[in-house]
Amino acid sequence: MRTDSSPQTIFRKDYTPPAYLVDTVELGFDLDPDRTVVANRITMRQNPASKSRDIVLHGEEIELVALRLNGKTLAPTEYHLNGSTLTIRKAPAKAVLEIETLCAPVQNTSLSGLYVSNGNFFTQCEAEGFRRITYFPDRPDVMAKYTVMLRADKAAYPVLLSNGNLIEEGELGDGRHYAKWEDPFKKPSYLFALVAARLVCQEERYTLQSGREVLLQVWVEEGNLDKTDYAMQSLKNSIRWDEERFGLELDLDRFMIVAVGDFNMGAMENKGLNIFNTKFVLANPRVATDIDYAGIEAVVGHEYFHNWTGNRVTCRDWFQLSLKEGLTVFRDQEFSADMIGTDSGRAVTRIDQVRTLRQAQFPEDAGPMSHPVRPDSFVEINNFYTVTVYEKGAEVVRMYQTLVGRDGFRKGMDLYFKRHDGQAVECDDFRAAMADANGRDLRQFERWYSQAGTPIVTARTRYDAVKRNFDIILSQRCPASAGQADKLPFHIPVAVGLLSASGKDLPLTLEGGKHAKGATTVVLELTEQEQIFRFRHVDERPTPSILRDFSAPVILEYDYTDDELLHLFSHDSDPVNRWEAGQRLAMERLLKLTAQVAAAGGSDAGLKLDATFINAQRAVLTDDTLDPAFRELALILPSEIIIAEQMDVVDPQAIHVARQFMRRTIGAALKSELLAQYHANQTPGAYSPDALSAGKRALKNLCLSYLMVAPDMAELKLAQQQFEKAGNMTDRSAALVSMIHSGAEAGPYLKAFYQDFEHEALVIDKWFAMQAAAPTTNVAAVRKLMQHPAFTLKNPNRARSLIFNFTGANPSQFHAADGSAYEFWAEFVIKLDAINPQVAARLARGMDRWRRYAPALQAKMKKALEKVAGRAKLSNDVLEVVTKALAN
Ligand code: B3K
Ligand code: ZN
Repeated sequence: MRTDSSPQTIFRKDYTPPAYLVDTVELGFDLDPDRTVVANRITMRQNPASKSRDIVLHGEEIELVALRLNGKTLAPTEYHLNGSTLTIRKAPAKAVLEIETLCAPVQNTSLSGLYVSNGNFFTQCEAEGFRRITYFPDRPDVMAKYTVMLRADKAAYPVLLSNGNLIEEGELGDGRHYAKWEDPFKKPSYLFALVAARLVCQEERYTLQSGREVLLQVWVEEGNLDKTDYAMQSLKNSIRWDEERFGLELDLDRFMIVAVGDFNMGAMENKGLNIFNTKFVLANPRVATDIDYAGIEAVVGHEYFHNWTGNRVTCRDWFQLSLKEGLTVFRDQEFSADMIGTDSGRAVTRIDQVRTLRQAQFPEDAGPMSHPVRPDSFVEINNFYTVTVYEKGAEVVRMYQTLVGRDGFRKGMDLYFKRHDGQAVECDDFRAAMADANGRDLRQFERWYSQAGTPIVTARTRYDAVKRNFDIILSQRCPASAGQADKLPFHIPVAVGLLSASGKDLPLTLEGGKHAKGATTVVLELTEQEQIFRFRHVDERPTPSILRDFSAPVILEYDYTDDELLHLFSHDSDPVNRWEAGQRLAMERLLKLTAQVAAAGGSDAGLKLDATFINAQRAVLTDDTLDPAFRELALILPSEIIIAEQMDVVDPQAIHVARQFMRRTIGAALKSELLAQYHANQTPGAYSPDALSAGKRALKNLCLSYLMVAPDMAELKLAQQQFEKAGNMTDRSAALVSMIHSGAEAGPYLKAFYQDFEHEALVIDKWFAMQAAAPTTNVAAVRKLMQHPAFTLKNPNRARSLIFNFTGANPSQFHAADGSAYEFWAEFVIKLDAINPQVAARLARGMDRWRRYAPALQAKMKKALEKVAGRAKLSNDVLEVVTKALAN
């Protein structure tokens, strides 16, 4: 909690190297939920790169019991304790510090540092949680070797784990036991972890490509061993993939994944001891959906890949967070795509990435928390684990690969590790490795790291039938963002293809271009404010397909005609742009319909949807040559949030009415086709989460959701039967969601679902989530759900399932005209902040876009923000978010 009223802003430009480097850390834990004793012995030496001789340690929420320097106890006058900083002035060149502290893990509800979850001990140290365990120079550029001794009651905590290798274990008498762990690799403190728990594991010996054998373990609570197979399989796939794609081998003899039910985020890449939210470990067909399975594969991969990108090479300071996160997200994206293995499957993963960017990153980039991929300042670093740092950061890494090619990218990666293994470095070092390994000048590319905001690329075209030239004129601009009024041009790769009237790709000849002969997609490098690109030998006026594969995280403006979009939607060989054409067709109509609804005071009377659009939807739905997964994505209309982002003044109710009208109209017009596809895409037999089966289920369940917008008896029956007969959670939950959303009586089904899964926490999260996100659920209903005995604010997954799904995924109810949901938001930001500031700050972000709403709503949102901001006791986490939201 903040003690004074002005939280401190930390600036990237103020970086200074640490005064002391740490060689070894020996930690001793006497674990007790109420009173854990931590003994810490640090061997330090002065850093030649620093002039300071002050040892600076961080500590928070811990009690200092003893402090010795080179064997001598320091009196309180010999060090300075100021807030969370402990300074020993004018220290000797070599220093051995012995520090004893106390903490109370059971009282730690913030889930940062050492805490207790369901009676077990866990840690979470990134970004600055290690200082809640012991005094330490808790900054990522201080890398050291760790030895850890754990002591605890054996009956209560039979399993004692830490980073690296187990080197000793035994009994201590009086029911306690110990385990000693040693991590052979230097690491920053944020990668420290321990687990002391009653857990069981699935384990396996696995042979690396080099022939070396390693031990892999997935640790869970008893009763969950039937849900660890997929995580284990994903871990083995990740290990193999990193060897094959990047030549990177697991450097430890032992690699552990531990699942915990109380966790602030998805998972954590602690060296050799990854700690995971149960959501990203536990799965079997009965309890997990296809999306859960895909999430497990991606997150297991992500944390494993951090072992090289993040752990072996880490960040100099937290401003460089995207160095490890953007790169590692890119790696997990590529891993998931390669695991599907087909071009169309790869495209489906790419479309999903584009949807995430538009749904979450573009709004962030245009809102009050907007920041560059490499931020210049922060108040609370935990607020910067954002879609910008992660997902836009991954787009930036992807652009290197687009610019230098897949082989060139690999060369850049190799050079990066050659230069920086064992170091804490900056985003610029990664860029330099990519440039140097490929002989490219990537200086301008730095602006992707330093300038916030989503660039807008505008395209114009002209065709000269006599000279057979087709010109694409590209220009770029980027809106102002916090602290950055004027932007310089970005280096933007724009992948382009040209379609003939028959829908075929034309072979391209770009004037001055260096592409292969006969290429049908070329990458235009837009580096100036405006550039002309000329294609020669073009025999007919083509339809341009611009920004193929979403080659840059930009907004593309081009005046497509409906006919051109329909042409691309039927023929583009680039699946991402084929999907995109469908989204543009839908968006144009949705915006018009929304305006009509608004003008009619919220009514959908008299709205019309043209046959051309419906026929295009029908054609995609029934085109069996297309992947079911692609068809599903092509048929999902842009979300209410993405529609809102296109409007100057957002009217959430009108958007909802318009979109529902469109869904109902499509459902009615394509009823027989939807039903036919529903039946054609069943997946009988044993459940498998593979991409083809998952795609079929996704398409089938989308068909069901369309049929259920305004269901007749037969359609209701279809959903009910699917619910009752489903052999997996994907189909079961989809049927239930379709019932809840249709407004039909879903009560008995919700009850049955609850009873079946009462003891499966992750499924009960789904039960809350699907109700919270249903447009039929208002704030009063959410408050009622909070009274349910299974609801608690203390468990982040549970709090998110109900509260976040209401405030973030149910816009028409969250923006109810009376502002009651805004009051609800303020109330729970405040309540959560007292328990867990990181979770509270995420909820606080839900009001970021308040200035875009109609004045009446704006006033109520502002009032709610001011209510939170006006609280005397707020965490820095929440304070930073609401202060920035309210600032001009
Ligand atoms: N590195 C962690 C995130 C830590 C968040 C701290 N607030 C998970 C990940 O990105 O892999
Ligand atoms: Zn990560």
